[in-house]
Amino acid sequence: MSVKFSRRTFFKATGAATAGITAAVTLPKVFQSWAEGAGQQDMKPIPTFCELCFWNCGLIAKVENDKVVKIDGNPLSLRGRGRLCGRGNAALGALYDPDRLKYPLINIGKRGEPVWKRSTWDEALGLIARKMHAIKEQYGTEALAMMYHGTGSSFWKHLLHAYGVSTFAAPSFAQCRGPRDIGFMLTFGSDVGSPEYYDFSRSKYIVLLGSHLGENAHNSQVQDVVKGFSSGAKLTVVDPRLSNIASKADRWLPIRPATDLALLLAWIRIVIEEGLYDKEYVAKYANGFDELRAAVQPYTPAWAENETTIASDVIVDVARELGRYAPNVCIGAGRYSTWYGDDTQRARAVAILNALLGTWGREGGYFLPPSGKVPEYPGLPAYPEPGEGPKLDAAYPFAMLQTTTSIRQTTITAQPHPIKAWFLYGTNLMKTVPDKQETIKAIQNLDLLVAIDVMPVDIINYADVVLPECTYLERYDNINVGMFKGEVEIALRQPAVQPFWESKPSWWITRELGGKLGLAEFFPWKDGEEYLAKRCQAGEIDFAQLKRDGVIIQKGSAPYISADNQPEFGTPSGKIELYSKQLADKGFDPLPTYTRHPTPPAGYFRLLFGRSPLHTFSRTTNNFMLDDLQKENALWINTKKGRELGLKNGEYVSLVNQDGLIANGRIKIKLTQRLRDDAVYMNHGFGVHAKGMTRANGQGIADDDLISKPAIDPIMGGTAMRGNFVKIVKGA
Ligand code: MGD
Ligand code: SF4
Repeated sequence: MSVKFSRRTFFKATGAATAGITAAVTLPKVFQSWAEGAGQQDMKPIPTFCELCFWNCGLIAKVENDKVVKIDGNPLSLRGRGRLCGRGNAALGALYDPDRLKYPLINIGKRGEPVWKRSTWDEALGLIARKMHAIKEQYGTEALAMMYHGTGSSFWKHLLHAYGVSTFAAPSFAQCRGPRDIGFMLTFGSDVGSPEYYDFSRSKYIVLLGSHLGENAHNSQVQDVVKGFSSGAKLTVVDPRLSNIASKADRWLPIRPATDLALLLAWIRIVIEEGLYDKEYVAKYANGFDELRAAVQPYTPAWAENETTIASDVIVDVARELGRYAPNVCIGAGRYSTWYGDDTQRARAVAILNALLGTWGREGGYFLPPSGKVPEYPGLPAYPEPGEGPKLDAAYPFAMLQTTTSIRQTTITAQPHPIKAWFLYGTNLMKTVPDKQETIKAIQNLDLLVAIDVMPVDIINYADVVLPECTYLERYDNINVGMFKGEVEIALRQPAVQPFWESKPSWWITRELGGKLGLAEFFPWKDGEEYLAKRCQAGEIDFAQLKRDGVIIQKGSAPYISADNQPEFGTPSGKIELYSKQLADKGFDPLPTYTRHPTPPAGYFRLLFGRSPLHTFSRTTNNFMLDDLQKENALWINTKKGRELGLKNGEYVSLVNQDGLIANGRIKIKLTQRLRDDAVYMNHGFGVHAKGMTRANGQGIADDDLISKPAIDPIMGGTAMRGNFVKIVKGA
């Protein structure tokens, strides 16, 4: 299942790639119609890809007089297919934000109460290098850690690996996708990818559990669902809130929060007991069916109705619909999945239901992902063997990545080893990892905190050194490889304009810091372009074409199971593991079992949160184009319930959680019938408290202010964030 590069392409590529380093970008035919459009003749199109969220859609920056004046979607991009979402269209708001970080800064005040001194790059990087050496000498490289989010992080990981560092964590694992990926890995031996391997455009029946497609604006995926609809696909959405996608569904199941596992187990039971599962598929590819059947016996539809509040006949009807349309069914795995602490087991239940219906490797279900990668830069020295490293996450045997919370805990306790330096690349920990006070406590134990960012967000105030990265429209970044149905996309980020002020790209910052650390041999490239050209050359990829088109699409392996295309499951047994021996061996339930979670005490509501279609976490809240469209978040509350409490639309309130935590700021009420009456809902990412963010500062409330004592998923260490209850306080 690997991507094939022909000999012919190789010869074409090697010649053209060298030429491509200096060649001017010529206009590909596919972009010409736009260039001929009114007023656009003089614009130079530079294809690159978006970083306003991690779908990374291809875009064309239109440049006039060395200024980006317009952004369009790149029709060649598989992630966007020529379209951009509202956020992607606001690229100019990110590029021209006057609040951007402009110069390297050194904090000569206290962490949390900074006094900034403008510095040169040489001084800032020199200071970092000296502190790194001192920490390494006293504690070893185990004392350095990095937390990251975003494309440019790869240069930082390269630098720190070259220095011997082994502690890396991304909130996108333990605060987001980790449980679903581990749940699917344990079952199918594969995660579900990003973009996910959903074949929505061919689905006959789609089920979404709490994933609000459209509001989370995953570009090509939304387009696929719409294509599915136009071919008659049915949709069931399980969500306590009538999300936008739920409003387009055939069935909306307004489930009681925290009970999705009950619904899934009941569906599994019905599918088995009514013989609706794909018997041939299960017999051939899966093991543990008998154990599963025995384990789900208690989960009757009537029992599930009691837990979920969804009528038992509706539960049965949906299960029968699943059986009728199988295997052209896709039960989505979701994305943000750190909900209630038993999240890996919930993901396992989703995976098991898909397996019973035979959806993996089938049209309209999950396609079999192709594989493809671009070789690393040739001839680099091997990384040094990292030191022993603190045994983070030892308690969570399936934490395949280290977790942010374990780095924080180890920094506080110095057990099993001190951590004395944090490198934060593109991650605003104050908004991302719950329990801010713990983060602040950990930061006080550090000898060095370096933040590499584009904006003066909340966490910047705690940094010792701030390194201003230029935005994605001003830089080369690493190559982005995406797996699509039968195709592999190789995408290039290249600068449309030179970096503003003294901001710099990460390939440059890390190369300079590498030089100061004595690691120059790990950074032999003249610049970002040469680095990319060499990698492409090593992978027989036509760099000139990549520069011109922004993407190169390679043919991948066949997406569906057939007689000559048999699936490979990367589990220990080589089969789909309905019963997980891996879990049993580590002392966990080998089959998902239901645990009842607490319900809100009297006077409180469960706090739910989700993405706004116009913002990505806190990273876009200061963008003037998006701020114009949505300045702050609102607190959704069921109209009847709100009226009982005497609340009015647009009235500002404050919020306190079950442990007495009071959210900083105030939020306005939105009375709506689109929500159950036991929960409230808000968009995540608002409630920024950073003076430098002049538009975002103090707008709305942060859900993360109200998250305390998050449950930890014992299997992979994820921090569950939906177990909190809030009380509404009038008169804010
Ligand atoms: P972002 O908020 O996207 O990611 O949380 P984070 O990892 O913090 O970006 C944070 C920083 O990236 C911002 O400071 C922004 O200015 C900076 N940035 C933007 N572009 C660039 C760039 O090009 N270069 C650099 N160096 N910096 C850049 C996301 C995380 O949060 C995730 S993935 C999820 S799914 C979770 N969601 C979530 C939630 O919904 N609710 C709560 N309460 N917590 C959550 N935590 C998780
Ligand atoms: Fe950018 Fe929107 Fe695509 Fe995300 S979905 S990469 S914000 S255009």
